[in-house]
Amino acid sequence: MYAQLVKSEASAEDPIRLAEFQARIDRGEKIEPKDWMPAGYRKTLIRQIGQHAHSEIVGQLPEGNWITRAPTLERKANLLAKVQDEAGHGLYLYCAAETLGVSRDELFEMLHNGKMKYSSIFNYPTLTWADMGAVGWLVDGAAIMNQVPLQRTSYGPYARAMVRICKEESFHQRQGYHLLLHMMKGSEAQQRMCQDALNRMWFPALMMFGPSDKDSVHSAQSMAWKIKMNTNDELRQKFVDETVRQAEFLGLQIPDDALRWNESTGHYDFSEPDWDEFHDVISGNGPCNHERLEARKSAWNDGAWVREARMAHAMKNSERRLAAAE
Ligand code: FAQ
Repeated sequence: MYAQLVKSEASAEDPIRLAEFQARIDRGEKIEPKDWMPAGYRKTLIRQIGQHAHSEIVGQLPEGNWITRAPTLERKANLLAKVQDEAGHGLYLYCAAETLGVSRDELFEMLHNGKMKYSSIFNYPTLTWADMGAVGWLVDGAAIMNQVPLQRTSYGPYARAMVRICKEESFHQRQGYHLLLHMMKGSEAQQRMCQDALNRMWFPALMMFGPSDKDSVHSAQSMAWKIKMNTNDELRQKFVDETVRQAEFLGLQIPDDALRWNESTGHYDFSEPDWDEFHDVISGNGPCNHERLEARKSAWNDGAWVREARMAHAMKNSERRLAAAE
């Protein structure tokens, strides 16, 4: 369905229409679902919003794994609420993607057959309770850094979904930070656990912002269309600048010998992540890619009866309404 839509738009693209569209973007107007848009704009949005939605849903898995092992009732309730929020974010984003003419079934199919990606970070394991703190602090922290500017993105439904998502993500980031703060006041073993979580998650968190600008395939066009508001490196730098001070307050050491404040730039210098590892992870060969995708596929297959039952129920209701109207 969506492939046909993109094809018919591509054939209807004349330079005047494209220029008018770009002028709307440049004036800061929001593009809405029924407006004309270039095929490439639609395709890029479907890719980015779809990938973002998948990340929220797959992102439930590493934390969901810890709900039954949370150390206190309060921590369990917080984690449960957070994981539910991520499901909600996925749903807002799937709805936003659907306004572009792609169905939810098509999006899931592309996730399951590997045609669509989800964030690299969720292909790493969560090994200890401190990882729950590090995920909130670093992963949600990186997600917010990327998503706050997306509240001003040019596509209306995406921008509006981001407003709500950002509010919840900031609660997530704080609960993670609070968890680590609490553990850092505990025993030496707990402090070591926090440092170990940071050691394992630091570079994967930096990778969340995508490849360096010189290797980013989509940034230039996405920024011209205001689908992206900042480059990958700009956001990564902002994240490092803010996070270093938070680590210091926790009493944790960022695992990077090259990390130092640079007076002349007014930013921290830091080491690049291992880009070979990043490419391995996004091409399906990270530590947990197989496990994550299998979990999503089984959830889809195991949920088939629910989808069928809901469809049957909806059909029955609409038949009843039709009969009553007659
Ligand atoms: N992982 O040309 P660029 C969250 C791919 S939400 C996997 O720079 P672009 C909430 C990219 O797709 C986290 N793939 O790409 C949460 C492209 O491949 P393609 C998700 C990546 O799109 C917290 C290729 O590399 N957030 O965590 C990654 O302009 C806790 C070239 O890259 C969003 O999705 C990556 N990290 O920039 C949930 C935000 N980076 O598609 C649970 C919206 C790049 O051509 C628990 N997305 N690639 O085959 C964006 O802002 C952008 O899509 C970027 C990538 C910045 C991620």
